[in-house]
Amino acid sequence: MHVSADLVCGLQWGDEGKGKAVDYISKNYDVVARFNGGDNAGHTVVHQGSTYKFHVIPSGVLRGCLGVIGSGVVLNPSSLEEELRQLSGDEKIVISKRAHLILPSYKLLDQKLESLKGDKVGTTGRGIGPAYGFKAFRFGVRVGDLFQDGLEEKLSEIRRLVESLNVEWIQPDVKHWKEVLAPYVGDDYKVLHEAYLEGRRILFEAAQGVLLDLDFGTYPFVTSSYTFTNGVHAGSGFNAKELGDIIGVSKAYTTRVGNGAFPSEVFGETADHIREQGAEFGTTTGRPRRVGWLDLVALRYAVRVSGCNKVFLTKVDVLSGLDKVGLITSYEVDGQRYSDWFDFSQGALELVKPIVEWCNGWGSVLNEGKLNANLLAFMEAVEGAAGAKIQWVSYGPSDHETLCML
Ligand code: 2SA
Ligand code: MG
Repeated sequence: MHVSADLVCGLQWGDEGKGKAVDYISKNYDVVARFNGGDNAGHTVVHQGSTYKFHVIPSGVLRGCLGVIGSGVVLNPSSLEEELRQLSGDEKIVISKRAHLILPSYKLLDQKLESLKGDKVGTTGRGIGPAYGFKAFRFGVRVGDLFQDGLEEKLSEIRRLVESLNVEWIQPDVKHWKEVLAPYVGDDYKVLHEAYLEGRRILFEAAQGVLLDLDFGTYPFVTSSYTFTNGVHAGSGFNAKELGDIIGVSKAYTTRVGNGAFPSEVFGETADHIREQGAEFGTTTGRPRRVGWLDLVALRYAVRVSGCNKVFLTKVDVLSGLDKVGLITSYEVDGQRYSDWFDFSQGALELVKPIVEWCNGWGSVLNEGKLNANLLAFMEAVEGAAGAKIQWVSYGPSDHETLCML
């Protein structure tokens, strides 16, 4: 008997709390797989009293899930080694031989590309863009290449390209990388399909969010990968037809790190309050995140484009104590109102005047085990606009601070 494979993806600009959502949900799965991004993603997981920082390894491995790092991931073996050091060594991990490597010079190249841009993207500086760029140029080195003849020639080709851009070449420590990766190299496509045929339950874990998608996000202020349903097939070879639930994670407000339009952004005291209460500082770079109200126009778009059928709403506790909570219900452009079918490319988004509607705030999230009535009204407004059910509400980092709405 096959069971469908499910996906967790971010509906905003990353940092929606996917780490918590995946950790909570993945208890019901046997395999957890990544298919996009690299160590630009990051989340912290507390498991049996110990704290772990993960970038590319799915946190489900702590509970005995098989962790798969798919072909669409870009891998920095040095940062992977640090992640692996936190583990016992008994975890089951497969890394696709087709995943592209992030070479040491790519970080320098990432900086160089930023320095050439007038409007800086504000990347995480991890060499993500260059890794995907070199892959598309067909100059990439894949995990499997480390174990094949011809690696030296490939590296010299890349070295010539890197140096032609006046970026310093840093020779990777290939021998060490091979030692780190050798125990895990495999075929993501094969492992996932076999697991599926055996009736094992698979959860895909996206990094970043819909609005950071290379094509459907706020280009050019995006990351360089496919960040939702579109990335599953491309980045793991798993047949998209077999996907079941698409679980979209959204905060009860919005944050963004890096540059680019952000119609619902707020400043001043309210912004500082939310940033402090929500600890809105990047896991990967420590940067303070920009904050704003939940943008229902953007959320509706993200739900539509990803095919999301269940929403995991996070951090409702962060807004506790505010008198009024804003929701962006439409955009005004040239006197016209839009709540739908908006083009989320950067240029179009810059011209938008956001229309805010106010909800009554809530104090404590739960009163005698029941959700606060004002919070419920807020959630109904969100569901109505998004066109998807809120299945889980999270009001704190730990598992027991999660309510499943049945
Ligand atoms: P890059 O480094 O080339 O991917 O940067 C391009 C843009 O993408 C943004 N970006 C992110 N924004 C928020 N969160 C990110 N990662 C999360 C974390 C992990 C997650 O907690 O660190 O939520 O999956 C992330 N990664 C990239 C970046 O700020 C640039 O705007
Ligand atoms: Mg994060």
